[in-house]
Amino acid sequence: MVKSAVTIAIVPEARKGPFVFHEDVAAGCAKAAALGFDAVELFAPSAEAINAQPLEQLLSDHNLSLAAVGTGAGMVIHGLHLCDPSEDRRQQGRDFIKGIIDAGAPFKAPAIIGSMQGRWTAETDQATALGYLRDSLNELGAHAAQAGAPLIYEPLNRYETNLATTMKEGVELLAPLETNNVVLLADLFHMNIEEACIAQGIRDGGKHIGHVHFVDSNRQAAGRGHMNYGPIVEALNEIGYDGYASAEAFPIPDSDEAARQTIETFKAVFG
Ligand code: LER
Ligand code: MN
Repeated sequence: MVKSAVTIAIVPEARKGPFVFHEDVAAGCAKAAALGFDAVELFAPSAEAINAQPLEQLLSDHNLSLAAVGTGAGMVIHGLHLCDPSEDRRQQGRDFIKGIIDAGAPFKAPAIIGSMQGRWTAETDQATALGYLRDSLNELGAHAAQAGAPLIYEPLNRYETNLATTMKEGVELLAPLETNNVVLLADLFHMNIEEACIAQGIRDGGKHIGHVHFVDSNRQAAGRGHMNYGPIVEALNEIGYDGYASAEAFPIPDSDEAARQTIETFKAVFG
């Protein structure tokens, strides 16, 4: 059965980002629980910032799980990414992600590599960049396995990466890896831009899909755009998906209404 989750961001630089709750993890957990969400997904500035939260207490008080932890702050705050031409900077990027993997692992929460993947450029050509990314996914996938969680790789739309923008390209990226501990994130917002058919994209990802960002066409809460969820849910059922549908959406018109609308749509389409 697909489980519901909602994002909480505590990264000041991402105050205007596509996260439902902002700034206050305790308040976000309380609201998520009151609405009946199964889990929260956390976007934090660093591993230390995750460790500093009384997460064990909050999750247990509210009977919530931690669905995943984002790593994008490495890019947003420090400009780090896994295709940097500098080996030293790539290493700093991997170290940042390892910290987040370790901070999420006690809660069985996998880390997400989204914007930290970077892109290929004139300086670092496509083959070289894909090689860098695969090297990192191998190393970080093995690290996550030791920590006891999978690692999530997220194809992004063309304005955010040029490495893998569809589920099919995501599967091709993973195919030669030595680790089998890396899964794909199907973010419906990115898929709405890049896939010819979102449901087919879900089938293309198939058994590799390990996480879903549940959002509408305009990156607002599910139910506030023109996404047709019927065929998407059908495809998720077909591939046997039983992970999280996690709301990564703008807090429009505000956090509370975005969360409420999300859970209403979640129940309507998955219930
Ligand atoms: C970025 O657009 C995104 O979708 C996030 O989940 C990854 O950092
Ligand atoms: Mn996403």
